[in-house]
Amino acid sequence: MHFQWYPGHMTKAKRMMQENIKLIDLVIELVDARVPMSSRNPDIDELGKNKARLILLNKADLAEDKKNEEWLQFFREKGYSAVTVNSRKGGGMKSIHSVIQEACREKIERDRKRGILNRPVRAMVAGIPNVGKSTFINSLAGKACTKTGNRPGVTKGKQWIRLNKNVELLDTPGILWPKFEDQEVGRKLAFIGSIKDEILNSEELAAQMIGFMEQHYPGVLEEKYGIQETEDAYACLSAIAKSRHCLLKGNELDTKKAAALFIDDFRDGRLGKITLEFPEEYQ
Ligand SMILES: Nc1nc2c(ncn2[C@@H]2O[C@H](COP(=O)(O)OP(=O)(O)OP(=O)(O)O)[C@@H](O)[C@H]2O)c(=O)[nH]1
Ligand SMILES: [Mg+2]
Repeated sequence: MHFQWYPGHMTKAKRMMQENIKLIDLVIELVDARVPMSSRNPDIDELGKNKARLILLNKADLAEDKKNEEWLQFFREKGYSAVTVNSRKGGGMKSIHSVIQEACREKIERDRKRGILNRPVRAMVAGIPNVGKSTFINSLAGKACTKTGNRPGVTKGKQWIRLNKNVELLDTPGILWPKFEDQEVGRKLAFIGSIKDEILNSEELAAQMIGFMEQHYPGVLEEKYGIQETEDAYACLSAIAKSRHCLLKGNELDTKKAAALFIDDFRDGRLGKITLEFPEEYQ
């Protein structure tokens, strides 16, 4: 299966971000708490290298609490400010204002010494597609100022949002990178919905996810779908199709529909809180 997806709007977006970086004090990098490393775009890391930095593990509600804590520690040990948030429900938002001020302390101090008072912090909100950048901005602003959607590629251009007299945020389109060195990374980004589903093979993706679940979260599939977990992931997928009455004409099992349903169950948290990668794999 090929995961590469780098449409023209991402090339344009990257250029726009490079052009705007000189205006920026702080890069707020959103990652998906279920895949905190695989959802980091090296281009964004490069872009932010001389800026104040903040990593937000968004969608923390969908990942395991204990793993979230381990990942926070992991990033903090590497010298980043890092916080977990749930942008959909607004969890963790209250502390964000002070975290932003803290991350920009040097800049605020520098301004003060030069006699510049009350210049707002300008922060670029960046990340791969569908991690929740626009939702985060809306949640922090307390109103819907940007368009959001449960698919990658919703935001197509830049948008400045003035939060208050202290902070201005730049919403940016999600960007991937031209080539994944590691296919495993591509697969994980496909699981979380950061790659356009149209280019994916849903049954193959579901089979891989089933394999992961059986290995790391045994018993969940049995409980959720009332099926027997077996080594053959495709047999499991057929069992899910049967238990969910996914049928084609002539009562043939519709495993494609079952695959889409299963992947959606994972993406929306209906299989429980699931983390797909662990800090010890990256030490
Ligand atoms: N469960 C959960 N869902 C979230 C969270 N944050 C965002 N979402 C959902 O994730 C989906 C994508 O959100 P967007 O804000 O459009 O993502 P984006 O990063 O702006 O995406 P692009 O503009 O396409 O790059 C939406 O369905 C949101 O409701 C979160 O913290 N938890
Ligand atoms: Mg967006």
